[in-house]
Amino acid sequence: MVNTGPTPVTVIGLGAMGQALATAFLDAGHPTTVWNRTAAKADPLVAKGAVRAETVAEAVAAAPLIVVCVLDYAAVHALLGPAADELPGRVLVNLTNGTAQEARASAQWAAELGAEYVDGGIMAIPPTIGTPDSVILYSGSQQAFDTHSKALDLLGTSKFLGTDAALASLHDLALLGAMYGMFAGAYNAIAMVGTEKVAATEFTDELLVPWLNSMVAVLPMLAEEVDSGAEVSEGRRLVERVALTNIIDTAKAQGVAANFVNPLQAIKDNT
Ligand code: FVH
Repeated sequence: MVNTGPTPVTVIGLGAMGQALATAFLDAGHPTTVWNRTAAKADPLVAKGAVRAETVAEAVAAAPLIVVCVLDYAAVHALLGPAADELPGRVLVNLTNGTAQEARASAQWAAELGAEYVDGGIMAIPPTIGTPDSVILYSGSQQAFDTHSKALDLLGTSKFLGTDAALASLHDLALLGAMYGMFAGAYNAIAMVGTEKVAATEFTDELLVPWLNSMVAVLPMLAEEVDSGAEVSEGRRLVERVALTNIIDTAKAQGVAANFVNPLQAIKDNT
């Protein structure tokens, strides 16, 4: 008889994120096998019905869909290398954070072993896994993604970016970079007003968040200008040379570094 139930899934890596991923599969009724270097981290999942594999090779052999989410790509390869004999014919979905170059090299490595490879970038935190707020970027084997999209959709809102395995990491890191740029600016702003004993919370709630929200609304217009190749854009006009110089001078005078605006100054100097 053909088994039409939920696809068996293996999750390798049970840190904060791996635990959330495995829980989403378990909650949806997928037979779920788990493995983690520190075996005790599997205990809560085993209590919910997961099967604990004793070795990585056993974990890989247990399912057609293998999801791996560990610290970095070095760990991915150190774990899966010795289990290479079990990989042919399986789909490996690697949700570990890494560079675009590491993703491409991993796709090549998996192809040489006869496995289908999908790379992923998780734009979410563990508590939002399993909700639409969790956006997960994928790229690599379209066939593998399509075959397992129903299971992967349990983790959040899936977005397949193309067959180049590097694309998910590229987009993930670009988005994280934008976020870190915002954090850098916010920390700098809080430090500047903090020199005059203004509370960070009061400043953030009343002024910083509303200001940044109103500026986010400008981004689609800047993007249109980039796409159209406009030589002098509204974005560049918004970056005022005088204001930039004043930010740096005031920050320095108040004893705060404002290095984060240096790239903007370079843009302005070229217009
Ligand atoms: N947590 C988050 O909010 C972010 C959201 C966006 C995506 N990241 C990336 O997801 C990967 C895993 O992150 P995590 O939050 O699960 O991280 P930890 O809780 O620190 O768990 C790390 C797991 O990796 C295992 N591990 C580390 N080194 C090795 C190794 N050499 N060999 C085998 N396993 C290794 C570790 O095992 P253990 O310490 O429990 O034995 C955990 O399972 C990551 O790429 C984030 O950037 C999360």
